[in-house]
Amino acid sequence: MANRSARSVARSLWLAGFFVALLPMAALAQTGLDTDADGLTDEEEKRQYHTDPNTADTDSDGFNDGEEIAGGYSPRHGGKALLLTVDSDQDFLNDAWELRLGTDLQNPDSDGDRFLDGTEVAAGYDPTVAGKVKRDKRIDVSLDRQELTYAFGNTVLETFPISGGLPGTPTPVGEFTVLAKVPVKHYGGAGFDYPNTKWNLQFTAVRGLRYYIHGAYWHNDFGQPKSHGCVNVSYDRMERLYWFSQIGSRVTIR
Ligand SMILES: [Ca+2]
Ligand SMILES: [Ca+2]
Ligand SMILES: [Ca+2]
Ligand SMILES: [Ca+2]
Repeated sequence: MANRSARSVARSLWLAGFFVALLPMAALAQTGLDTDADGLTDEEEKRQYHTDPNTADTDSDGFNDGEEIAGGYSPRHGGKALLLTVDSDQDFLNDAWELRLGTDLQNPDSDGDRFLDGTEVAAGYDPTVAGKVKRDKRIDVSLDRQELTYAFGNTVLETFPISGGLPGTPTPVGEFTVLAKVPVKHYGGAGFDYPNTKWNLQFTAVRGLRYYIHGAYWHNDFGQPKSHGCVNVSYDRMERLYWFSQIGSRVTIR
């Protein structure tokens, strides 16, 4: 009798343990749920993207939410609005960067420290930690790949093709910092004349010649060498990089 009741207690305990073990699995299945089958889980839709977890195409533009996110489009703004060009909460930080940095698309002050997310990034502070926690800004140019990457702390914000110097007018290689931000410049020399060139970041000077990363409106051959030594960037991308960069931001050219 005693033996039997001990066995039944042991069995009840085993069963209880079994159900306790099942609980986290059930919770996991719940968070992995994609009710509208658009490729984003209900949790992601509610917490990150602020899309409708019960409607596959939140903005009714014919593309489902998951497709739009994968392609870099906003699932909330219709048409071909890019995440990089919309700012849902008007805090000066675009939706693409908010998703990368882990801030809230619809909360202009994600860490509640009374400074807007975008203002914090512009000034070099982490928008996810209340108070004045600094993050590095790094710009990395690969002349081999004719490509530029820039990052805030450990988060890469963008990577895109550039045009560096032609063989006769090479881009200086090394570790630099942003020395000056010049909104508009006039570039000219033998056989070229480019007035009103926007968004210029000076990173060095060699024998009296200043070198910049800057917007270029006179060609669209990004991905191949083309310049007199500067780093050419397309206008749309340069506007964001210029906004992001500060005097002292690190620039590495390889
Ligand atoms: Ca979904
Ligand atoms: Ca859509
Ligand atoms: Ca924003
Ligand atoms: Ca803040």
